[in-house]
Amino acid sequence: MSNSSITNRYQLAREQYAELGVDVDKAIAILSQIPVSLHCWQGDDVGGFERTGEALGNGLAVTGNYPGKATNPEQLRSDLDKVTSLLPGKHRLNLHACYGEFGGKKVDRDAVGVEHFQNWIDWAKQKGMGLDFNPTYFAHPLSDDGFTLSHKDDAVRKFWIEHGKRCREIGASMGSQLGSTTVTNFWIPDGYKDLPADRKAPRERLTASLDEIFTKQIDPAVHLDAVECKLFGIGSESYVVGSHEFYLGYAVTRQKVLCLDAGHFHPTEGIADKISSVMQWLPRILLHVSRGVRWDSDHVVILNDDLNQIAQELVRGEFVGRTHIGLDFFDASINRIAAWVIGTRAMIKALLIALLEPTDKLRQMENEGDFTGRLALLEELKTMPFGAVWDYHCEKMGVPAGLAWLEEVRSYERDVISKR
Ligand code: RNT
Ligand code: ZN
Repeated sequence: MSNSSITNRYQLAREQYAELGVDVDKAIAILSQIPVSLHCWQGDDVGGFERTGEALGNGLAVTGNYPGKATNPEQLRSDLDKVTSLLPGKHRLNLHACYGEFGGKKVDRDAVGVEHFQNWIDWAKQKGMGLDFNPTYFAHPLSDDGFTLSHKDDAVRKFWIEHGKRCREIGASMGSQLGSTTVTNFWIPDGYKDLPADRKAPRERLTASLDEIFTKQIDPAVHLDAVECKLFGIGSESYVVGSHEFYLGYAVTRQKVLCLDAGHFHPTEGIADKISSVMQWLPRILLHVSRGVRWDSDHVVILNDDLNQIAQELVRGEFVGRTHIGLDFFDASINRIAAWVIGTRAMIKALLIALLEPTDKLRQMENEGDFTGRLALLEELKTMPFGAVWDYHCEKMGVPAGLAWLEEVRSYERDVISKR
């Protein structure tokens, strides 16, 4: 599409939105300031660089064997450079502890330090990119029996507590070196496949372990702790220690960031409706935007109703400034760079669509009891020309509009990925 036709389509769209009282330029200005935290693990099927030969396990499963995944930090950074060059706006990178650079040495999880992440920090600094972080409580001999921070064995618990403490230090150093708050998110797999006789004791142990990990106060401008709840996993179908109620209570009493993963609830339960509820009690939330198909399958995020509703809630409730938007999906059956680009662009598009909503008008109808008008307008909005606004935004931000990004991914595949 030519530049002039993108601009013409945009001008027409702008008028159409103006008739509804929507200021398109303002929406774009807000959108360009919202960062999305890209999850490093889409690039290599949650592999990391520890080289222990340990299988993923702990309920995490990646299917597909598309050729050319990144197998070292340089390749992963090169892939991420490609991805970010195809996204409008400034975004962040979310690293897992197993993605440290250990120089061929065996560095166990209770020995990780910021030195193992300094290359990532330097790279991020050079790009003006913020970093987020995660301790890795899976794919390790001491998580093989399905328990970590709630383990009945003191020594195993101690090992994982040390990992958590060190990860907070690493996160804090990332935040202060980059001058941008790092969120360190705690997800643990702990749970039972079959019916437990004791649901209480592991939860008591998890509370105590978390409290110990979080003892040290860290400046919230530099670093924030998040905790991620889950209903069930493969191999933990009957009981997950860190359930929704557990972490909601934990986050509220400790004023931690609560992480809501879109795949971590009952299959028909969305997270959009939870946002304005938990925000009554929490200062901030983290989202793991994901797409479960029949289970927590972590499919690539697409522009569907679930995603649109999440974005609507963030915008309508004015929660954007209190929400850290992270992604959590992994698909090894298609080009991994394309998967990242499709999912992240879908997230940004959903935010744009939400920002282009005439919310005041809808609310006025609602308050007047005009539910007919509310439904009619909501339906009408679905055919508004947001695509024209999106293309214009991409072009203005210097990234490909429409499907033009795909050709760039294909040529990167030819020149780089296929040679791995
Ligand atoms: C697992 C959680 C968790 C992981 C990442 C890799 O069910 O969603 O967030 O996906 O930590
Ligand atoms: Zn998650």
